Amino acid sequence: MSAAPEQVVADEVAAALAAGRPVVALESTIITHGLPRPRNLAVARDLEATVRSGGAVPATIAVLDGRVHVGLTDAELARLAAAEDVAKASVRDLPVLLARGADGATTVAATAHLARRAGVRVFATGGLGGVHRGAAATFDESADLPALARTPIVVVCAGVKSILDGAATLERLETLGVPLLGFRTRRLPGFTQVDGGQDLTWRVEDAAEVAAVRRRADDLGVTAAVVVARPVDADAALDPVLHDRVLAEALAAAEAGGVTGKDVTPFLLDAMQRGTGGASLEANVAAVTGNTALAAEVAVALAAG
Ligand code: PSU
Ligand code: MN
Repeated sequence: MSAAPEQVVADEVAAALAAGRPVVALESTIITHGLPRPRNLAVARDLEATVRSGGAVPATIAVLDGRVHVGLTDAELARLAAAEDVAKASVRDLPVLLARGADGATTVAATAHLARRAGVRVFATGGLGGVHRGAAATFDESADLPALARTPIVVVCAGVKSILDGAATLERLETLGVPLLGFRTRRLPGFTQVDGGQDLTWRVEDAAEVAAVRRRADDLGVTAAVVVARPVDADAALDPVLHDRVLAEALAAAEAGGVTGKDVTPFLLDAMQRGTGGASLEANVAAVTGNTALAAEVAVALAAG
């Protein structure tokens, strides 16, 4: 184990990074705030296995006892998955958690930041955070967006979470200068939805093309993330009519309940899961799994130089 005072890098991850072999970072908020127990642990393990079968080393990232962990042991993964009250940690929460010796499950923003800091160049997640519906009044925009703007990594996602305002999020990604590539599509995917409703400027066909874009971004000093939006497979997507009905109910419940801040996204995703009888959960898992397989391909292509 390679250890700095504030960070523990798993042996396997440290060895791969030192040798320039492919590594894929995975987030931990999905484990603690996205998926129900005990499914969360099974999915976390499956995602790591997916990275391995793609020829890369998985590095699930979390804060445990006030230290950043880049790559978790199975016991650490199980501890996180079983925990009841782990903090959802975006970048701004990290210093507090470290100062207090606390645990934290990292969001897209925090995972990207910590992955890049450790030298990991590729990160797989489900749907990006972004601009919430009604943000013109609430100012609720995910810290994922500014983090993507300043973190030179590749993020493979299924587009923007469908609970959000996809059009507004697309505008913000443009303003923030974040390269955004549709993976074999010219439409912005909506997480559990194949088509979130907006057109994309750029379409790529394979992992090699993504790696080439990242390399050219580095050459040019473009320090934003390269975001790859891969649509969930059509046969695994959530039925759009069911999606729209349940989302309307979930948004109304959030409003009625006065849900704000970092609780909004977990609240809405949980309401979607319950309201769809678990169908949105299956679509979520399918999306993350497909993204993780693609991220391994991208990491392999980047490591090939
Ligand atoms: N996936 C889930 N549940 C979540 C998230 C993902 O199933 O809560 C997290 C991601 O980590 C993402 C975060 O970065 O939600 C965005 O939250 P916010 O809108 O508060 O920025
Ligand atoms: Mn928010």
